[in-house]
This record gives sequence, structure tokens and C-alpha cells, in this order.
Amino acid sequence: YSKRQVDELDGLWDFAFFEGESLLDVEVANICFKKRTPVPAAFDTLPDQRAKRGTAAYRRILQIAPNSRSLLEFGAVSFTCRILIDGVCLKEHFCGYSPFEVELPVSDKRERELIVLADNRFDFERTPMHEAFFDFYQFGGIIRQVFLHHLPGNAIMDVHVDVQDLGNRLVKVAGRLDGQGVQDKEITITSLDINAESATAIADESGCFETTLSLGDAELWSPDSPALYCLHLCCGEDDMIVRFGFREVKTEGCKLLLNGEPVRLLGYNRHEYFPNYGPSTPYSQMVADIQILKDTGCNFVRGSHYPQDQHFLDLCDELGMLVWEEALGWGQREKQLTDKRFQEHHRVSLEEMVARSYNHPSIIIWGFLNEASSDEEFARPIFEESISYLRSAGGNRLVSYASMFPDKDLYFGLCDVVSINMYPGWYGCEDHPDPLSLIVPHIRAQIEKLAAAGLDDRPFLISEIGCEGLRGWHDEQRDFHSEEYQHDYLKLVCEEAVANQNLLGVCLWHFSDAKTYAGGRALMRPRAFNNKGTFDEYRRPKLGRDAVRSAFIKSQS
Ligand code: ADA
Repeated sequence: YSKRQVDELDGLWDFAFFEGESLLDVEVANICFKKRTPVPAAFDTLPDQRAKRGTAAYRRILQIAPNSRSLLEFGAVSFTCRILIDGVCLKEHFCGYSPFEVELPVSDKRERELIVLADNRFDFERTPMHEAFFDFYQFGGIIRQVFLHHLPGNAIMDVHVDVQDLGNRLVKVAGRLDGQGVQDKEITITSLDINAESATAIADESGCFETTLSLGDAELWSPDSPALYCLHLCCGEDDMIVRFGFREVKTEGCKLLLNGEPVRLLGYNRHEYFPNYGPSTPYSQMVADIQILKDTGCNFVRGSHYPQDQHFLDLCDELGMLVWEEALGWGQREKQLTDKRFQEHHRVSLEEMVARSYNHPSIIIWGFLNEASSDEEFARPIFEESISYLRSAGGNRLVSYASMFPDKDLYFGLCDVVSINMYPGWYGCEDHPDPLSLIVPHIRAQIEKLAAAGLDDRPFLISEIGCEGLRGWHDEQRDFHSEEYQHDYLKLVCEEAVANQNLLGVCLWHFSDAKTYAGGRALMRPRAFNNKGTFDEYRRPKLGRDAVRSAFIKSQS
């Protein structure tokens, strides 16, 4: 923005914590804000509230010009929250990882009191999206950045840039002018990087506008050459800069084509997690993660299992990493999938994900509801609706979900990419004399089964595969949980994934060890971490890194 003022609200906010209490029970007028706490941060990673569950109250005084419009943009507030301005609740939000916005009512006061109540208790009745056991620790609070937009009377919103004709570098720019008397207002759109003619769009009676722009000399975006372009949209007092890339993704039989060229996907699932900071990973660590991924020969990352921080997605755009972005989910079953509130919260979270992440060229796949009951008829409405929504509203992207029911899955046929999570040589084969021998035959059998089911007309991605390796645990017998076993496991998987052209690729489970719970659903987790990272939580490599790297890098040459 060059006209619109946008304040980053990072820093210390007034704070109070009500252990064990629901946000419904906290009387806002009586809160005594005795402490201060950093934003963004998960409050339950900080020493004063470590591992506690309850309601955190945050307060900040906002300076807003009297009688003018303003809007708050939240990156993520976990789990459920209420946003209050001057004591009035403006919004309740129920998905702790998805971005949302709140417009403030206009007032003649200069100082406005913002209070955010964030409740990180597990409470199915109120927050059915967050279950007590997901295989990743769920932290609470204002975990991502908050911005305050000072808006003029007519504000530019919801801008989407779509490549309309790749060859001629033609883009469609659509958006909405919000406010009174928007009809017939002109929006000018200028390229900031390419010497091209500006375009003008005219808002209709509901403020919607759309136009096309040709950027003849633009380069294509790809992981090897991540060319990005910025458009400057201007209307009266408001403006907005939107960044995008020229790229096209589609499938042709079992291949994925990026800008017309076949691409294999080689990479990792990544949780947004770093010790001490939980889900609020520092920016420099995000850069480090992408450097490590690239150094390991990866071109692909799946943001498991929720929408990623916009900073991470920006970096994937800038540094060239293909992304699977997915809406929150972990193993939901009938209770959740047929629950009306769950369905509604899930629908909203899909919309929020698409709205905020639309212009990232790095995102090539939308996913949702990891390992939900895709083998059951009761899940049909939510799977059909999610897929059709992502198809129609998600721009030029493929749609998929990671299934754990490959033999009984009912909805593969609706997807652009069939994605399967599998753990051959790990779960259920502890007593097998040679568990490593199970891996490659399992992958090949899976390919044959998909072909027999007529699903070899689309790409097949291994969306998860892996085993635990405790960093520093060495065993001459190369047994389970040792770095040696994990090394041998990853070597077999990656060499097969690279060599087997019937696979679109592999997304290893997972990049770096991440905090979870010790038990739950019979998954024993030493250290209360998911230790299947090729890197530990500090990103120190385990032995398996070299096996992955040599297979992935070989595939590039
Ligand atoms: C599943 C799940 C992951 C993780 C993994 C494991 O595939 O999607 O989040 O829990 O299993 O480590 O068992």
C-alpha cells in the first residue's frame, strides 16, 4: 500500500489469563489487565502459562481517525475467539489457524479499545474443529500477526489475479470496491515491474470490478525461476499492491504439468513448529526451513494440517517452492463430519483459506480434512461440497485430500490428484522379520490397485510416508526408532519415488520433529514428539537426510 495506512500491531499487549475458563464465562467489563504479553505468540508457550488451557484476554488501544473506516486483519487466533471493540463483540471465530478480518464500526472517538478473548480449551460443543487428540500439539492465543487497516470511504477488497492466457501473459484482475456510492468508480491497475499499459476497471452497482491486463515481457514463475510481478490498484483515496506469478498447473493423464512441462513433486510435510515458539515460527526460521528443503533437493512442501502463515507462503513464492495448502483437519469421523457446527466452521475455514491465499503462485494444490472418513457415505456431503467449492472458487489449482483409506476410499474420483498417506514398514509390522522389505512392494501394489479401479487416469501422490528416528539414537542392529532404521527406510522410499514414473511424487512424513502428545489413539510417541522428522525440532539432520538428499538431487540431473 502506498496510500492506505496499515499498522502492524506487533508488540506487548495488555493481558490476563483465566485458567480453565471458557471465553463465555469471562466477564469482559471486570477484567483486570495486570500483565503484558507479546503478540504474535502462543500464550501457552510462555513460562507464565506454559501448557495451560483456558481463556486469554488481550487488550490494545487503537488510534483511529474519528469517523473513519478501519479493519482488523488477523493471521490466526487459536482456538476459538471473540473480538470486541469498545466492549461490543463484533466477531466470533472458530478455526484457530485460519485468517479472518473484522471491520470496526465507525466512531467519533480517536481511541478505540480492542479486546481479543482466545480460548484454547477442548470443547466439542463450541469448537468442534479442534479435537483433544490431533497428532500435533495445539497451542492457543494470537499466534500470527494482526494488522490494522485505515480505510477510506471506498476501499479496495478481495482482489484476485488469474492468469487468463499464459502465452500472451494476459491476466484477469477482479475485486470489489467496498463502501457507499461505488457504482461507476474507476480503478486503475498498473504494473510496477513491466512497462505495460495500465488498465481501467469500472465498479458495478455492488462494487465488483474486473478487467484484463497484458504484461508482454513477463517471465513465467517456476521453482527454478520464481519470477513475481506486482500490480498497483488505485481508486480515489485507496490503493493496494497485489503480487502474483505467471504459471499454469494442470494434469494430463497421470502427469502434472507446470507451464506445460511435466513436474514430479518431491518434498515434505511441514508443521509450523519450533521449540519455545510453538506455532509462531520466527521469520528467519521459515527462511532457514526453505533453504534446508532446497538443499535436500525438494521442490514441494505440504502445509500439514492447516493453512500456513502468509509469511511462509510469501517465501515459497519468492524462493520457489511448490505448495499444497490445506484447511484444518486430522482424522475426523462421523461425530464431527455430520455435526452441523463442524460443517459450518469447516466451510468458513475453506473460504478464509482461499480468500487469503489466492494470489500465491506457489500454491498448486488445495487440500482439506487430512485423513477424515473418506471411506464412509456420511462424509459424502462434506467431501463433495469441499471439492466443488475449491474447484470453483480456488483459481488455477488442483484439488486433493490425503486419504488413509486407499482400498475403500469413496471420493478419489472427485479429485484431480489421488493422495494417499501410508506407513508400510512402520505401523503394524513391529514383529515382522524384515519390515523394510514391505515398503516397495506396498507402493507398487497401491499403484496397481488404483489402476484396477480406473484411477490411473490422474496423478497419484504419496502424501505421507515415513517412520520414527530418534536423533542421537544409534543401533548396530538398525532397529525401529534408530537413525539407522529411518535412514534405510527413507532411502528405499525416495529411490522408489524418484524411479517409479507412475508416481507423481512423494511428500515425506515429515520435515522436522514436532511436539504432540505422549499417547492418544494408541500412538506411542517418545518424548511426546512426532519423531518422524528427517530433521529434529531444531532442524539438526538425522542420518536419513543424506539418503533423501542423494535420491532427490539425483532426480534433478
Ligand atoms: C498420519 C497423520 C500425521 C501423523 C502420521 C503419523 O498420517 O496424517 O499427522 O499423525 O500419521 O506419524 O502417524
